[in-house]
Amino acid sequence: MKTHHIPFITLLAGASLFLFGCGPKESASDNTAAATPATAATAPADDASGVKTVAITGGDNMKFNLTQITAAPGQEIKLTLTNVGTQPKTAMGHNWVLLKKDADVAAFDKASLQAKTTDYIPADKKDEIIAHTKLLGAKESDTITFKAPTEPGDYPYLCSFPAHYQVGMKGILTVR
Ligand SMILES: [Cu+2]
Repeated sequence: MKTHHIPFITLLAGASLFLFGCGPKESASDNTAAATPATAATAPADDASGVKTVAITGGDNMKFNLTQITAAPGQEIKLTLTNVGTQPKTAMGHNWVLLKKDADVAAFDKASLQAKTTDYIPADKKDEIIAHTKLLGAKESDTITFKAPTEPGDYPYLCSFPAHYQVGMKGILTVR
Protein backbone atom coordinates (compact mmCIF):
# COMPACT_ATOMS: atom_id res chain seq x y z
CA MET A 1 0.00 0.00 0.00
CA LYS A 2 2.68 2.42 1.01
CA THR A 3 4.51 2.15 -2.24
CA HIS A 4 1.29 3.19 -3.93
CA HIS A 5 0.70 6.29 -1.77
CA ILE A 6 4.08 7.91 -1.87
CA PRO A 7 4.13 8.82 -5.55
CA PHE A 8 0.58 10.24 -5.29
CA ILE A 9 1.51 12.54 -2.38
CA THR A 10 4.66 13.62 -4.17
CA LEU A 11 2.54 14.52 -7.15
CA LEU A 12 0.18 16.62 -4.99
CA ALA A 13 3.07 18.46 -3.38
CA GLY A 14 4.52 19.17 -6.75
CA ALA A 15 1.19 20.48 -8.02
CA SER A 16 0.75 22.89 -5.13
CA LEU A 17 4.29 24.17 -5.52
CA PHE A 18 3.50 24.82 -9.13
CA LEU A 19 0.35 26.75 -8.20
CA PHE A 20 2.18 28.94 -5.69
CA GLY A 21 4.92 29.54 -8.20
CA CYS A 22 2.39 30.97 -10.65
CA GLY A 23 0.81 33.46 -8.25
CA PRO A 24 -0.38 36.92 -9.32
CA LYS A 25 2.20 38.90 -11.20
CA GLU A 26 1.93 42.54 -10.15
CA SER A 27 4.63 44.11 -12.23
CA ALA A 28 5.73 43.82 -15.81
CA SER A 29 9.35 43.17 -16.61
CA ASP A 30 11.03 46.09 -18.33
CA ASN A 31 12.73 43.71 -20.71
CA THR A 32 9.58 42.11 -22.01
CA ALA A 33 7.22 45.06 -21.73
CA ALA A 34 8.07 46.55 -25.10
CA ALA A 35 7.91 43.26 -26.96
CA THR A 36 4.68 42.03 -25.43
CA PRO A 37 1.90 44.61 -25.17
CA ALA A 38 -0.09 44.09 -22.03
CA THR A 39 -3.84 44.15 -22.14
CA ALA A 40 -4.34 44.91 -18.47
CA ALA A 41 -2.87 47.51 -16.18
CA THR A 42 0.32 46.31 -14.60
CA ALA A 43 1.29 49.68 -13.21
CA PRO A 44 2.34 49.91 -9.58
CA ALA A 45 -0.38 50.34 -7.00
CA ASP A 46 -1.13 53.63 -5.29
CA ASP A 47 1.36 54.90 -2.81
CA ALA A 48 0.50 56.00 0.73
CA SER A 49 -0.41 59.51 -0.37
CA GLY A 50 -2.97 58.20 -2.87
CA VAL A 51 -0.92 59.17 -5.90
CA LYS A 52 -1.06 56.63 -8.66
CA THR A 53 2.28 56.02 -10.30
CA VAL A 54 2.14 54.80 -13.89
CA ALA A 55 5.17 53.77 -15.94
CA ILE A 56 4.33 53.42 -19.59
CA THR A 57 6.62 52.61 -22.49
CA GLY A 58 6.44 52.93 -26.25
CA GLY A 59 8.89 51.42 -28.67
CA ASP A 60 9.67 50.76 -32.31
CA ASN A 61 6.73 48.33 -32.43
CA MET A 62 4.42 51.39 -32.18
CA LYS A 63 2.55 50.07 -29.15
CA PHE A 64 2.20 51.17 -25.57
CA ASN A 65 3.00 48.47 -23.02
CA LEU A 66 -0.17 49.48 -21.17
CA THR A 67 -3.45 49.66 -23.02
CA GLN A 68 -5.56 49.94 -19.87
CA ILE A 69 -5.04 52.17 -16.83
CA THR A 70 -7.49 52.51 -13.95
CA ALA A 71 -7.76 55.43 -11.54
CA ALA A 72 -10.17 56.73 -8.94
CA PRO A 73 -12.16 59.89 -9.70
CA GLY A 74 -9.94 62.94 -9.18
CA GLN A 75 -6.95 60.81 -8.21
CA GLU A 76 -3.54 62.32 -8.74
CA ILE A 77 -1.58 60.43 -11.37
CA LYS A 78 2.16 60.60 -11.85
CA LEU A 79 2.82 59.14 -15.27
CA THR A 80 6.18 58.53 -16.88
CA LEU A 81 6.39 57.73 -20.58
CA THR A 82 9.64 56.22 -21.78
CA ASN A 83 10.55 55.73 -25.41
CA VAL A 84 12.34 52.38 -25.35
CA GLY A 85 12.90 52.38 -29.10
CA THR A 86 16.06 53.01 -31.08
CA GLN A 87 14.99 55.02 -34.10
CA PRO A 88 15.40 58.81 -34.54
CA LYS A 89 12.67 61.02 -33.10
CA THR A 90 11.76 62.32 -36.57
CA ALA A 91 10.97 58.78 -37.72
CA MET A 92 9.66 57.20 -34.51
CA GLY A 93 8.80 59.79 -31.87
CA HIS A 94 6.27 58.94 -29.17
CA ASN A 95 4.05 60.93 -26.87
CA TRP A 96 1.13 60.09 -24.59
CA VAL A 97 -1.99 62.21 -24.98
CA LEU A 98 -5.06 61.74 -22.78
CA LEU A 99 -8.30 63.04 -24.24
CA LYS A 100 -11.66 63.92 -22.79
CA LYS A 101 -14.25 61.19 -22.66
CA ASP A 102 -16.29 62.35 -25.62
CA ALA A 103 -13.38 63.43 -27.81
CA ASP A 104 -13.32 62.17 -31.38
CA VAL A 105 -9.98 60.37 -31.24
CA ALA A 106 -9.75 59.74 -34.98
CA ALA A 107 -10.42 63.42 -35.71
CA PHE A 108 -7.85 64.43 -33.12
CA ASP A 109 -5.31 62.10 -34.68
CA LYS A 110 -6.05 63.49 -38.13
CA ALA A 111 -5.53 67.06 -36.89
CA SER A 112 -2.24 65.98 -35.30
CA LEU A 113 -0.85 65.20 -38.74
CA GLN A 114 -0.89 68.93 -39.51
CA ALA A 115 0.75 69.85 -36.21
CA LYS A 116 4.38 68.86 -36.77
CA THR A 117 5.68 72.25 -35.58
CA THR A 118 4.00 71.74 -32.19
CA ASP A 119 5.18 68.12 -31.83
CA TYR A 120 1.87 66.78 -33.16
CA ILE A 121 -0.26 68.50 -30.54
CA PRO A 122 -2.89 70.34 -32.62
CA ALA A 123 -3.49 73.83 -31.23
CA ASP A 124 -7.13 73.87 -32.32
CA LYS A 125 -7.85 70.67 -30.38
CA LYS A 126 -6.20 71.63 -27.12
CA ASP A 127 -9.54 71.85 -25.36
CA GLU A 128 -9.96 68.10 -25.92
CA ILE A 129 -6.73 67.28 -24.07
CA ILE A 130 -6.66 66.43 -20.37
CA ALA A 131 -2.90 65.85 -20.16
CA HIS A 132 0.01 65.02 -22.43
CA THR A 133 3.72 64.34 -22.35
CA LYS A 134 6.39 65.78 -24.57
CA LEU A 135 7.26 64.07 -27.83
CA LEU A 136 10.16 61.75 -27.04
CA GLY A 137 13.05 60.39 -29.05
CA ALA A 138 14.81 57.10 -28.42
CA LYS A 139 15.66 56.44 -24.75
CA GLU A 140 14.03 59.69 -23.59
CA SER A 141 11.37 59.88 -20.92
CA ASP A 142 9.00 62.48 -19.56
CA THR A 143 7.03 62.52 -16.32
CA ILE A 144 3.78 64.41 -15.94
CA THR A 145 1.46 64.80 -12.98
CA PHE A 146 -2.22 65.43 -13.42
CA LYS A 147 -5.54 64.64 -11.81
CA ALA A 148 -7.82 61.96 -13.19
CA PRO A 149 -11.21 63.31 -14.26
CA THR A 150 -13.82 63.34 -11.51
CA GLU A 151 -16.46 61.87 -13.79
CA PRO A 152 -16.30 58.07 -14.06
CA GLY A 153 -15.90 56.66 -17.53
CA ASP A 154 -13.44 55.63 -20.22
CA TYR A 155 -10.97 58.25 -21.41
CA PRO A 156 -8.98 57.49 -24.56
CA TYR A 157 -5.26 58.04 -24.87
CA LEU A 158 -3.01 57.83 -27.88
CA CYS A 159 0.36 58.60 -29.35
CA SER A 160 -0.27 61.40 -31.83
CA PHE A 161 2.85 60.85 -33.92
CA PRO A 162 1.73 60.24 -37.53
CA ALA A 163 0.25 56.76 -38.12
CA HIS A 164 0.90 55.45 -34.64
CA TYR A 165 -2.71 55.68 -33.51
CA GLN A 166 -3.86 53.86 -36.64
CA VAL A 167 -1.57 50.93 -35.94
CA GLY A 168 -2.80 50.69 -32.37
CA MET A 169 -0.69 53.00 -30.22
CA LYS A 170 -3.59 53.79 -27.94
CA GLY A 171 -5.36 52.78 -24.76
CA ILE A 172 -8.04 53.63 -22.24
CA LEU A 173 -7.89 55.29 -18.84
CA THR A 174 -10.87 54.03 -16.87
CA VAL A 175 -12.04 56.24 -14.01
CA ARG A 176 -14.10 54.38 -11.45
CU1 LIG B 1 4.21 56.71 -31.09
